[in-house]
Amino acid sequence: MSTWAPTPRGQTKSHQFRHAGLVKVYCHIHSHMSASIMVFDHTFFAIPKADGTFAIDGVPAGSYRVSAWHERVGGEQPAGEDRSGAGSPISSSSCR
Ligand SMILES: [Cu+2]
Repeated sequence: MSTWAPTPRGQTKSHQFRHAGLVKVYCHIHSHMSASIMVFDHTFFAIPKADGTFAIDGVPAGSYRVSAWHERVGGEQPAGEDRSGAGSPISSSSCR
């Protein structure tokens, strides 16, 4: 667990995470302020659009297990498997 000093309004702060995984961010003043940061050690991830669809481009040929995570639902749930050719996008229209 780390504690960071508040950043003055209008300024930003950057931080590079060293390990893949979920990082929960909380405000120790306001209980309703929180965020979730998912850190990956690869580039094959997507954030779904408002309609629940997503695409992951440039996935090398092979067999993969696709997982989904939501800050309110949590967990990893297999959402599909790609058995298509090289560079084929993985996408879903049933991520709701
Ligand atoms: Cu706050």
